[in-house]
Amino acid sequence: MPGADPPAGRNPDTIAAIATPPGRGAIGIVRISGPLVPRIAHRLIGRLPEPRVAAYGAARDAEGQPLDEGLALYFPSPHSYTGEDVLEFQGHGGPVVVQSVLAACLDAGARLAEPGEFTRRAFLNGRMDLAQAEAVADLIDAASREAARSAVRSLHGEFSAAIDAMVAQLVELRALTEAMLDFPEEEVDSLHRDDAAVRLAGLRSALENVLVRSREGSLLRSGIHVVLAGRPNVGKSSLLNRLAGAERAIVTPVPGTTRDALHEAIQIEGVPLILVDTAGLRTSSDEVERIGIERALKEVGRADLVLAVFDAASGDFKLPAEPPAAAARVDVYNKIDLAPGFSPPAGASPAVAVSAKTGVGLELLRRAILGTAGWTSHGESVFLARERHLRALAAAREHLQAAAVQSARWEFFAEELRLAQHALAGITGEFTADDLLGEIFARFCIGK
Ligand SMILES: Nc1nc2c(ncn2[C@@H]2O[C@H](COP(=O)(O)OP(=O)(O)OP(=O)(O)O)[C@@H](O)[C@H]2O)c(=O)[nH]1
Ligand SMILES: [Mg+2]
Repeated sequence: MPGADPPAGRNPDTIAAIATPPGRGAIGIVRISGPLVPRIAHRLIGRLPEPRVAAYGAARDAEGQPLDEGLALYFPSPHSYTGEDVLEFQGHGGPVVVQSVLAACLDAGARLAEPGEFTRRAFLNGRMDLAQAEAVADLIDAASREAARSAVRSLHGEFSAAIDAMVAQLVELRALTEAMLDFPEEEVDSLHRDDAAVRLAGLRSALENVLVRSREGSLLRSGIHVVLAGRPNVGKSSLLNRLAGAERAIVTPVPGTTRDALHEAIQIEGVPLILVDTAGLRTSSDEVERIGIERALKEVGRADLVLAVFDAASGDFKLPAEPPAAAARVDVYNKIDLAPGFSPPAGASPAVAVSAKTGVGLELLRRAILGTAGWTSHGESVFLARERHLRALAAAREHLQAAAVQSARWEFFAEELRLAQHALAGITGEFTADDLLGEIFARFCIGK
């Protein structure tokens, strides 16, 4: 929990790392955290700067030779990113000069930080919970504006607050249940029984809400894999170009133009998509085209969403190869500029009529893509959930469902509640095994 007392003596050593990206830049930052910070500050810049006030000066090596000039910032424990004493030196961003400042810190007693170690310490010292720590990495990795916004909200604690609220309700319900366990079954009055049932129902609907918002948010993390598939010449490449807003794929009147699968990263309303153009599906004797068609079928097989493209004017509305049942699908009837008065035949999948040539229907298509892929967000913010979070939420849901069935047997009811709480608390890191922590933080960059 943020604000909790840092456990004393947990991280006795002092870590240092370059916090700016490798290569040349205007500014290079070396960051140090741990008990040796005051000593290293004296060695490096000759003094310990006043807390949180930028101090200008030279950084020197062990022999007193100047290495660089810049600003030093000192954040005394516990009011720092890690909760420990932290020093940042902001110097010139050349790889050699930043390395030499880092080397001076190591000479003075620090050791090189591992990836994510600063944030790991922030977590261990109670400066942030696990979901917030993960949001730090997600913010850095965010591939779209929408994803970045969502990560900032999680960093702020919005996701954690939703989890904590459910945990608090669970704790209350468990306390109520434990009290009932002390009585023989027949003496538990119906008032208590009803109260427990109402509370459980409330919890389950809160969990549903969080789960929906988390599933949606997870689309922001990974990007939706959208594959354009159909017969040759129906306008797949033209549609890709339209959606990408640029002439990415070659378009010609010759059927069989596209051979290789073409991947294009685009965004719709800030949601990242990987759009894949593929070779038109037909039987071909051309070896290159045949390989292209094989690739197209592979792409269709791993799509989150298949856009089945047809030529509206042709009347041939069957996809030569069926996409896997797991993939979502939108039927796209293209070239409606050539088929006046066309309306899509009724079918199982959502359908849109468009013209890649004139742009008619493109907005509807964009909306159909997001809607069918599971993006329904209307105002309510989504949670940039990780697979780990989704699994925990799903586990909690199962236990709550089991609890609902067990409402006549309090011991089982209580046990399911305990398991649900355990699953939820794992998200914010209350019960998280060390090896899982290692896995989470190892994916961070060094210096974060
Ligand atoms: N009139 C009209 N022509 C279109 C439209 N969309 C595409 N075309 C034309 O149809 C032809 C084929 O377009 P492509 O985008 O290359 O079709 P494709 O499905 O990628 O074809 P392959 O790569 O051969 O499988 C080109 O001459 C396009 O200009 C449309 O909406 N209206
Ligand atoms: Mg093409």
